[in-house]
Amino acid sequence: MKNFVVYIGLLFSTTLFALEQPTERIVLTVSGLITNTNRGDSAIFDRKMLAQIPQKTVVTHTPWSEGKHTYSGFNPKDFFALLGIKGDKLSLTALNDYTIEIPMNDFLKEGAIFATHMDGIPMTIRNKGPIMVIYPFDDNPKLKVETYFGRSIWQVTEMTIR
Ligand SMILES: Nc1nc2c(c(=O)[nH]1)N[C@H]1C(S)=C(S)[C@@H](COP(=O)(O)O)O[C@H]1N2
Ligand SMILES: [Mo]
Repeated sequence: MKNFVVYIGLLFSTTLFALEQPTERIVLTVSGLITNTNRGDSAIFDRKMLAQIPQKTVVTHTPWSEGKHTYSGFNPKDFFALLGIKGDKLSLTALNDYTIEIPMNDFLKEGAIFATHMDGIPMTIRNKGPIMVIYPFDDNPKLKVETYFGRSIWQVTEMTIR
């Protein structure tokens, strides 16, 4: 019976959520405790693949832009399901080697998103893209503290699930 359960789990992770191969520039590499991979032990993504994941929007001011903006990008919940994550910590690394570890529960509870677009326009590296963590600061003033500013990492290129 135990073997049967393991087999079903394997079936679901490999057939239901099969990861395709990127055809464009790789913008994100995920490694660590994930069950779905498409390059060795990692999962790699181009912009097109990220756009196919269900999207989520946050409208807010941030300390990094003037005025209120609409940020949209792949929904963390759907993304973590797609990866088949087996950890509870999210370690993110940026182009400048800035790195931050975020408890997964808190990330989801506070409604953070992986923004790829600002006001409908793809975020380029010079505009803090291709991926930036955005918290809904306007909805929840308690987020306006150093902890969450520090977790608002931009130019994200790598994720490790621990
Ligand atoms: N890519 C990247 N994101 C980053 C940082 C960084 O150095 N690189 N610093 C973080 C920290 S510690 C804080 S407090 C805020 C600081 O933003 P500021 O440099 O505009 O004050 O951004 C966060 N996001
Ligand atoms: Mo900071």
